[in-house]
Amino acid sequence: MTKNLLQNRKWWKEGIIYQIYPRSFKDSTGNGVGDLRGVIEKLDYIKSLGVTMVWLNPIYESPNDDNGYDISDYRAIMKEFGTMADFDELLNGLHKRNIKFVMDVVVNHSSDEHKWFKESRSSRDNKYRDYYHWWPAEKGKPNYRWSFFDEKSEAWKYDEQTDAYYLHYFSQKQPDLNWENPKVRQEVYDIMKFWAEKGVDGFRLDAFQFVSKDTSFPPFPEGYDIDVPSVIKYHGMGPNIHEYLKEMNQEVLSKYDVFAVSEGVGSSLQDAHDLVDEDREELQMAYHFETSDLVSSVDKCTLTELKECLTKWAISFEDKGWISIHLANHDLSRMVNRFGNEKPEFKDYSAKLLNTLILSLKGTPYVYYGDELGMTNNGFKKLEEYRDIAVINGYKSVQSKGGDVESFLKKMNLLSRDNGRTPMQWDASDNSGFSREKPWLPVNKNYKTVNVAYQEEDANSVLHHFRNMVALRKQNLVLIYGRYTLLQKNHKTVYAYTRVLEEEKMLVLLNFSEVKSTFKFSNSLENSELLINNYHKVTILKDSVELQPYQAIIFKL
Ligand code: TEU
Repeated sequence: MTKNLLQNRKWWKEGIIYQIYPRSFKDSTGNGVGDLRGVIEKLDYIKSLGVTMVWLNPIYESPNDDNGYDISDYRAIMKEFGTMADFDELLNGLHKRNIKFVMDVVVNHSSDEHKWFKESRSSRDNKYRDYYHWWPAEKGKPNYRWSFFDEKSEAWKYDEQTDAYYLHYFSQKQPDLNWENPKVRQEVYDIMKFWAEKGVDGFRLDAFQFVSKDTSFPPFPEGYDIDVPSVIKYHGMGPNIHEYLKEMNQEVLSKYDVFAVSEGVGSSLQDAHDLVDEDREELQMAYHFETSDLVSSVDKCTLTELKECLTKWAISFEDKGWISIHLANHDLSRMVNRFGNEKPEFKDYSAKLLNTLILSLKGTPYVYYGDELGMTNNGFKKLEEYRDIAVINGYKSVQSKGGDVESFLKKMNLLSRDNGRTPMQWDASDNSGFSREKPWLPVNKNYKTVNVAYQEEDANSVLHHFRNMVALRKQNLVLIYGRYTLLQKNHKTVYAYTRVLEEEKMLVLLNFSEVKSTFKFSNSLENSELLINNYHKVTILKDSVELQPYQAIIFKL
């Protein structure tokens, strides 16, 4: 008996999200920094992609220690980005084009320049004291906690003013909010309602797996190690996270036609299900890092690892819960460099192949700006070239422990977040049409040919292929809700799967290799319809298909 996969249809499952890093999308003022009016100028372009939702990284008032992820006013727009009137116009412009808007909500921490923190740090009996985590120095040094962006990777910072330590899982200017305090939670719900009333359609909850904490801060047990899985296991999914999410659902999410996605989902499939399964009444969508984390060193992952990971999540979420699909975002370098092939002869084919993958899997696809063009890493080499605090302080952290800074820089050359934050490539004019002035981060040298204007004119471009894939997904519910089945899991070079919904069946074949590959098939494909192909031809033999390097095809069977 096949389950009715269509019984739980939702607009946010059927959508395609386009993620915009506002600092890098389009500068309308000529100060080298992207802004909201820049996005407004490009609304018709966004519409032309066929995407149905836009997620903007934080646009709130911020001192920009971590590019907007350190918020000093949750109800104001960052001056560099524009005004609230610009925001309203942008939201309206999107809605007029039938595009929904997803707001980034950063509430694991605020900026240290937020009014709450200024008050909180001013005295031990200030009414905002318990908005953050403080550890009085007379109790001795608190137990170790990891910090992502601290120069010594230490999350407790001593503050002389009140002779106490405060907690910051990210930079020293990003103190963690105390979610165990009901007043803090109420503040957050009020902020979310403020934006929901304005008409936003979704919330992306930043670093949310870290919000709830055991405030006795016990020592970590033996086995704790500083690597990403360990950090998540020991700092993530604190004791009350589900209670708080149920509360948020009741207070905010259930009252509007919105969805919320959790960035980070704990350490297991079960953790992720517990956040988003329908009967939990918590969140709607899980955004896990397991696939993107497959490439977290200069040794890239194997195709087998990629298949296993995507398959594991697809199967686990077949009937319950809902996941996001992404290969890139603002915390990652470009997908072509990590999962595709940046060599000139393969770059475009592999970009098309990766877009075919993202847009034919089960889960809501998240497309990162520029990936519709196949933008690639800038390949920064020297420390001075970076702007990202994760690299600048990461370098200091390695240095302070006597580590190998050269291999750190080599790793950053492939993996740093700045690689994925270079300005959008609009045309071949100076600064790629992004800005009249020198951009805050250099434009990739390949912008003369990798740009929107150039690719609009080329019928074979990555851009046109992207639009075709988007249209195909939107026209075929089977690509959204259909059952996913991996084929020939041991095939060394081809990733093949089917998507099936009632009578509809699609076959996706992706050759992840620089050489031709043969995929054997028991049925004849002669009567199948070829829907997508990133080459002009495909060689179909009696019982097999021959695929060119990085060829990506979809058949309707
Ligand atoms: O990231 C949270 C997070 O845990 C990781 O993505 C981590 O910061 C990253 O991999 C380090 O390289 C979110 C945002 O996506 C990120 O941009 C912010 O810097 C961070 O929270 C702090 O707000």
